[in-house]
Amino acid sequence: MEEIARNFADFDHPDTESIAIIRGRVLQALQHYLLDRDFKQLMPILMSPITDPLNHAVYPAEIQYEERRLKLTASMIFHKQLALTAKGHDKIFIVAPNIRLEKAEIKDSENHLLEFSQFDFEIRDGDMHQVMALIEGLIKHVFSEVNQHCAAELAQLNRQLPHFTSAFPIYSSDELRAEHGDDFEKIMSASAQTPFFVTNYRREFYDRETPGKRGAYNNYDLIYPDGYGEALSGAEREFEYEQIVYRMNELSMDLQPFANYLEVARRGLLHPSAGGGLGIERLLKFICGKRRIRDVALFDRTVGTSFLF
Ligand code: ASN
Repeated sequence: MEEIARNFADFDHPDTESIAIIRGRVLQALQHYLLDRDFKQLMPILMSPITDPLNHAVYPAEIQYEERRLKLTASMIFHKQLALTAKGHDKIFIVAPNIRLEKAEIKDSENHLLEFSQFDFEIRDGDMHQVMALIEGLIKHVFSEVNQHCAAELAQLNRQLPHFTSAFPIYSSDELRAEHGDDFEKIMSASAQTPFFVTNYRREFYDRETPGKRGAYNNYDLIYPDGYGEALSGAEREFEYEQIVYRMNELSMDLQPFANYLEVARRGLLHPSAGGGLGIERLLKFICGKRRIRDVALFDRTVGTSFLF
């Protein structure tokens, strides 16, 4: 009963209204920026025989429909690649809910939710430098829209949005690891003044290995400054059948559930592409100057939630 009272006290807090107004403005700015650049907006898919295997272990999130076992979407990655094969779908985006049943190890994380939303986009024939430039423009646009339209809400939240005038720096994970050790993201995020990119992570099979350079990858994360941590991850994609199978085998994956996806690749139908996904709650948390992701969502979906509602 105490928890219900606390919940409704939070609902009644003036910050809750300001955050909602900023959330709407952020979503509008994200969508406008890509619609103005001829992207097509898709609706999310919530269940499928396959979903993103992710780079870390989570509990399976599956449902039964008649005789089929379907996975709940962890990310739209494969559906983005498949959607790019549709007529006129050369640049796409989706505001997509993702379910990731994280393990208790990260229950104290201030950056994870069991369900969250991604602003997820993909460009046919895109390359990493083109996509990083797009992301930088997108983030700067969102900040300028919020600054312009949400002055009263930012004042309520006691938040002065930083101004990013210079280009976002690009580092490679090897150089940062050599300098700061394995915790480089956290260390760099704490001291940075602007968002920055980190390239070349070893992770999921679908991120493209640098052609001709085994063990190097054309992928990137965007990291917020001031200790806010990861904002986005993205990459150029593997699209060639042999290379996809090589990468899946390297990670000892079971290929069977991916049979249809692999058949599309085997027929040469997948396009080269690049894209990424921006965590909407993380962006909102940074813009609102809140330290806990819990503070920008009405309904608690943090790892330690009691699922009150
Ligand atoms: N959306 C990400 C991407 O486009 C993938 C992810 O969320 N794991 O690369």
